[in-house]
Amino acid sequence: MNRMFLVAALTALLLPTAAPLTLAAQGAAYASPESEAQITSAMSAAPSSISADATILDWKLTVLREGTNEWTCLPDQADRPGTNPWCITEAWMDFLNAYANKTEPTFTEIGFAYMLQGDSPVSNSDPYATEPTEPEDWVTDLGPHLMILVPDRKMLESISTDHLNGGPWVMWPNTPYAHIMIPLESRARAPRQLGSTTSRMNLSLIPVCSSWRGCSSQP
Ligand SMILES: [Cu+2]
Repeated sequence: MNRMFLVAALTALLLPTAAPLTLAAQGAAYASPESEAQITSAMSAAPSSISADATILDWKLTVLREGTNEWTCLPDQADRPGTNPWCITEAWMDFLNAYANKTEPTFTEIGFAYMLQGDSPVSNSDPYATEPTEPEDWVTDLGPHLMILVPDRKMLESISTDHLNGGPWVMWPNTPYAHIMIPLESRARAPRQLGSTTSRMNLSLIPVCSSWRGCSSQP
């Protein structure tokens, strides 16, 4: 998830949770080239066995294409860094509505989301952060991943909150918007490199403490 569902889209997001199909009347009968591009982008978020029959919305939640399965896909947001189309199930629509209104989600079923094109950078702790946080919190370089919502957030308590642990982790823990992130490609903490701020600091200490004995004998 990222916090892209802001402003414009969000005012339109005051939907009942089962709403996508109720917007059908707004759908264009003939897709413009722009709509076609958005549909292609949205469909790239998930395997075609899902996205081929999914309902496709734009970020104003206009239906670009009616679907026949339980999935809804939205396209990349060109005005945000990274590539962030996604395909989601109903629980995520409820999640979005709650997120937009800063209320508690009310979904009662597990929610699935595919983001096979990655996502925009995002804080792992603050759902509404607008500026990069420190590296251990700021989630960047997100490749393809899945996201899982569970109605009982207690079930998330035993799962790592470290986004660089290499496997699944919990994003936005201890908030109503906690969910499991599952990277589908290798994801790891970069090895410390000489020349990093930390390394320079350590090196600068060497002349002061030329040996651990010398250091420890200082008053
Ligand atoms: Cu997420």
